[in-house]
Amino acid sequence: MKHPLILCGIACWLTLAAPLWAQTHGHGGDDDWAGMVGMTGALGPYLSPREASGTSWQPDITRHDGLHGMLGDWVFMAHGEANLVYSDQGGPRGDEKGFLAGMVMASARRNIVEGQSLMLRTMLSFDPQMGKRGYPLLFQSGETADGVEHLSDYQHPHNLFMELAASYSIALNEQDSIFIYAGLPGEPAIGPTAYMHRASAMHSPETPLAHHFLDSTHIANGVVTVGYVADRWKLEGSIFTGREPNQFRTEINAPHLDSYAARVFWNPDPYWSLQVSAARIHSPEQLEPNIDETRWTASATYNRPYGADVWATTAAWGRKNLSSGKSYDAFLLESAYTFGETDTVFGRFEHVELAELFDHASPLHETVAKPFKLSLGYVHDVPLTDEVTLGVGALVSAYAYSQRIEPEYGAPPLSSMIFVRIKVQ
Ligand SMILES: [Cu+2]
Repeated sequence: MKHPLILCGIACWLTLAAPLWAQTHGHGGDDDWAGMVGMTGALGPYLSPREASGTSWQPDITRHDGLHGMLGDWVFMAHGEANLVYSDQGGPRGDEKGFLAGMVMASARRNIVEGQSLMLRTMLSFDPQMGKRGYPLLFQSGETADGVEHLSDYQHPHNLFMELAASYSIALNEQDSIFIYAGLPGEPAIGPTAYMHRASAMHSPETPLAHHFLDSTHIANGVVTVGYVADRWKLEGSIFTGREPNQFRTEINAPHLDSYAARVFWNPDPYWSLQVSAARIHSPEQLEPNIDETRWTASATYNRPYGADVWATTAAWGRKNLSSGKSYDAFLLESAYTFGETDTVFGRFEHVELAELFDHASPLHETVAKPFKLSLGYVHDVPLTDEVTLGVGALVSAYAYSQRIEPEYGAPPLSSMIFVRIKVQ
């Protein structure tokens, strides 16, 4: 693909255009809008704000902003975001780069008969135009830029097509349902809601270091999930393609449904969402094709409104057990507080165990780095119209790690990002 930026731009705007068109050409009056706010989920007979990326759940109280429109029996929703970011990562392995990140997401839903709901959803990323290395992010590791070397201290770009999926659910009674979800690509039933959709994470332009322990399977090249919703509980299982996306970020590859995942979600009250999940991932890494991974995750998300203010927090643990016998853990605690509807403070604390940072030439090749990272940031949003906001923000990150890795990373540095973002919702 010679012009991923152009393709991405066209695809992104088409996705946003569908609900906008429906908004202006449909019969989406205030009464319809009131009906949509009280709409049940695509996967079950609960209120739709519980639903997040893939088939994941978030607390029922989570605020859902987006463009909405109706056309016949179809309900369209869309939102999008573009972030212009400058990342300055400290220390000898740090780097600097300005880049554009962002995504758009759109869905179309209708009831086929009463209690049976069909949803089509697409999610597109601007990331491929960043270049194959993505952007500098100290201690990030995972995937590859060239098919030869592990990508270290950089966050890989996400694929142009992050989700092209459909789901169908059948309500069994007023609380329970069964559903099927299929995507190429799509998100299997593992981990918490993917970070770009988590209320506690979405204000930060940084990808969590724990991404490859928790939610990195969110772009699986083929997934089928079936699930059972019993009121506040959900049990689901997936078969999916284990191999992570390769360095060609505008391609969709043929599915190999060679991996399995199972997850239990529990939303005990409107504020909490808890999950545990496990996955057997066949040959996830292109560079280490003989290694399989068993992944375990557990997470708790607490979202709470205080008048017009919103506080969102997630704690998560992820473990990779590799078929080589090695095992690595990651811990994450992140929180965001939005006050006055325009200002958000956000922070994230992480501890990760990383084995891929040092190449064969390094004397530290066998060393597992175990950095701690703390990021704190702030963003101020200015509403431009009812649907569009312009935000300006910054964050700073500090680290703590063993002296053993200082020959490569130097004394713990500071890193920073500044960003300008446009949100359409
Ligand atoms: Cu990702």
